[in-house]
Amino acid sequence: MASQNLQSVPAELSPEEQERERAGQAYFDRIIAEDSRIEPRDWMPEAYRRTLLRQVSQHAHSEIIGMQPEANWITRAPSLKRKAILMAKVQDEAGHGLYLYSAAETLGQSRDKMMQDLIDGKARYSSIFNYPAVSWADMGAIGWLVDGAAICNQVPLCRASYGPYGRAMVRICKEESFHQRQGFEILLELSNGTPAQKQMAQDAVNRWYAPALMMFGPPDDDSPNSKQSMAWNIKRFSNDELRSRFVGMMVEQVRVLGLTLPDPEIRFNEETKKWEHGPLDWNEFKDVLAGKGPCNAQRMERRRQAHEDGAWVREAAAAYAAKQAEKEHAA
Ligand code: BYC
Repeated sequence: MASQNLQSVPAELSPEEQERERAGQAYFDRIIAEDSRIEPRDWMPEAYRRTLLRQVSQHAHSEIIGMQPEANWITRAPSLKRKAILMAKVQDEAGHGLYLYSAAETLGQSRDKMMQDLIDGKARYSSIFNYPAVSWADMGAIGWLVDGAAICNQVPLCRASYGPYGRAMVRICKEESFHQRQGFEILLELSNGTPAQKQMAQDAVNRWYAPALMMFGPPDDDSPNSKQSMAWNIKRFSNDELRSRFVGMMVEQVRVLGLTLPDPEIRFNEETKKWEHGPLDWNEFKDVLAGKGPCNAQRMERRRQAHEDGAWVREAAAAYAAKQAEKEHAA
């Protein structure tokens, strides 16, 4: 393990500083080998810090942008009860963003800078949120498939080697379980409704299935970050491994829903003991990552607008904090 994490000690450092670097590296290697946790004040290799900052900030951005497709349906929810549930879910996503921005800040990046990178189009967020939510059934499919994929990906992240990230994931996963159940329940009710409602549920599952599978990231042989992230105990399983587990979970649940997955090639491979699925369109995935998905421009425009609309709140909060600090100073 030590050799995977080793960074060369810069020669321009003083002998004392070099010694501190070596001791820090040895400590870090031991913590990773013991499968324990690195905390914000611990020494960590610069590449580990950057990898985490990349993943955690992208994750935070995904939560915030992920509010948009569902928020669009709050005013159109079919009953007061559905409206209240959907509103609670969208608020949860904002909370997830806050936990994750806080975790990312412990890596030395300000929230303002992260947010600026997002609205400048320099930072990524999950591909899934660049698809439109065109019917009420999409609220069911997002909850069931998208939050389902999120749980499958994020439960192992509760054991991520970086303490603040792992701890944030524990609460997020609990809330995601509620989200998935509410999506499942929307689909179940539609599926047991009129033929038109059942068809609406099936259409939504048909549209969200492949994008949900792509949430797990590119295939393993095209995933530049996985190997190192797994060696550092950030990721615990590869993208393909998690995708295969997810397919297995969905195969069982879709039967209860009385719907089908739009993939005739799904099968359990008895030799590898893994679920396999049909081919995915990775060119479409690349296009979405390059900003050419169906809703990329709309999502970014909405995010920029929301940031501008919120400027007065940030200014008021900063003025209040300054006043409080002044009072404390005077006392
Ligand atoms: N979308 O080497 P790889 C939610 C990028 S929120 C966009 O495999 P890694 C929810 C990847 O960043 C769901 N980009 O990367 C919220 C890398 O590019 P860079 C969000 C993707 O990091 C509201 C490149 O492709 N979940 O559930 O080892 C409402 C190569 O990939 C995607 C998380 O963020 C993608 N799908 O693995 C409802 C979970 N996939 O950065 C629900 C935490 C890959 O080198 N993140 N890329 O330029 C992770 O687990 C990992 O970062 C990933 C990717 C599995 C996503």
